[in-house]
Amino acid sequence: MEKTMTSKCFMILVVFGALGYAKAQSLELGFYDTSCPKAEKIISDFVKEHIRNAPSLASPLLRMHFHDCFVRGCDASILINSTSANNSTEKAGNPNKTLRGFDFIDRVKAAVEAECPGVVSCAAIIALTARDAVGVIGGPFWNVPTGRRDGLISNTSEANTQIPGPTFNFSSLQTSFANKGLNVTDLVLLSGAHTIGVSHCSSFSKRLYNFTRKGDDLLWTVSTLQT
Ligand code: HEM
Ligand SMILES: *[C@@H]1O[C@H](CO)[C@@H](O)[C@H](O)[C@H]1NC(C)=O
Ligand SMILES: *[C@@H]1O[C@H](CO)[C@@H](O)[C@H](O)[C@H]1NC(C)=O
Ligand SMILES: *[C@@H]1O[C@H](CO)[C@@H](O)[C@H](O)[C@H]1NC(C)=O
Ligand SMILES: *[C@@H]1O[C@H](CO)[C@@H](O)[C@H](O)[C@H]1NC(C)=O
Ligand SMILES: *[C@@H]1O[C@H](CO)[C@@H](O)[C@H](O)[C@H]1NC(C)=O
Ligand SMILES: *[C@@H]1O[C@H](CO)[C@@H](O)[C@H](O)[C@H]1NC(C)=O
Ligand SMILES: *[C@@H]1O[C@H](CO)[C@@H](O)[C@H](O)[C@H]1NC(C)=O
Ligand SMILES: CC(=O)N[C@H]1CO[C@H](CO)[C@@H](O)[C@@H]1O
Repeated sequence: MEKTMTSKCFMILVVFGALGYAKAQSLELGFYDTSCPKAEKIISDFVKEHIRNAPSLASPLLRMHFHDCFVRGCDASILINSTSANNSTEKAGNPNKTLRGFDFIDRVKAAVEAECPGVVSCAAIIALTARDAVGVIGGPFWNVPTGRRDGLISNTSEANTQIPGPTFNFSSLQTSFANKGLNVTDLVLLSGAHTIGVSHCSSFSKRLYNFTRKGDDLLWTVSTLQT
């Protein structure tokens, strides 16, 4: 069963592009301006053309960006396929089970490759595609510094242990974000991403029906900060 998620602080996603855990010092706006000047336009045109017809893909693409960034930085290691029973990558981790949009990322990448083979990283493709897809469905725009190289390491147990789960209480969420250099403001504002998209009831029914109001629920904290 699915239920549409609602929340009110979606605007603040603008901060997403500037997060510290992306090792921002080596990144810059328009990194591909000379090596592949049309890259960002190709991506945004492709996303606009297709997401208009498939708006429900915007939320999984945004979530993919988050899950990519939370394990070894925004390095596209979420895309790497497992190769054997002894090799399980991030994609095979528990939190990935409801991720969608991998084919779409491959198609955006192909469109960029046709213009400039081997120049633009998959890391940039995921970040720009998520940003542009959110824009198509009426969300905010934020700047995405590029230049991040693709990661070569992808480990399912890192995804399972580092991506916060739906049962986490507020202090565990704070710790999880602090481990990535993100503070409680970042946690609350980025949670506004759940303005869009779907969730399975099993992920949040406990919070709805056993709402403690003791300050250990994320929903409680968000609503307190909003009022
Ligand atoms: C604060 C910790 C977070 C937790 C515990 C969490 C957990 C979840 C869960 C359980 C779902 C539903 C998955 C399903 O049942 O299919 C979900 C969906 C989603 N999450 Fe989060 N999330 C967190 C943070 C974030 C952040 C930081 C972003 C992006 C900035 C994000 C973006 C999304 C989006 C867009 C969806 C909807 C996906 C879809 O429609 O397929 N989440 N999240
Ligand atoms: C992963 O496997 C899928 C399905 O075979 C394929 O379409 C995709 O291109 C692969 N991704 C990578 C990064 O190799
Ligand atoms: C996979 O790992 C197991 C135990 O860790 C080992 O016995 C097995 O030989 C490995 N298989 C391959 C193909 O590496
Ligand atoms: C699995 O193999 C891929 C491709 O060689 C590699 O990128 C990844 O880091 C490996 N992950 C694990 C957990 O062995
Ligand atoms: C994957 O990460 C875990 C820690 O989460 C580590 O114990 C394991 O050795 C890593 N696997 C590989 C192949 O690096
Ligand atoms: C939050 O969860 C952690 C881990 O399960 C637990 O150790 C901690 O006591 C919990 N904190 C609160 C305030 O419930
Ligand atoms: C979190 O960090 C941002 C800067 O990255 C800062 O503006 C904000 O005040 C901090 N919030 C808290 C609660 O420390
Ligand atoms: C709420 O808590 C009660 C008592 O702990 C438990 O029996 C019930 O299953 C919980 N409900 C949900 C939806 O988790
Ligand atoms: C898209 C993708 O790779 N999904 C995988 C997520 O992990 C589960 C189980 O670990 C796999 O069955 C899915 O194929």
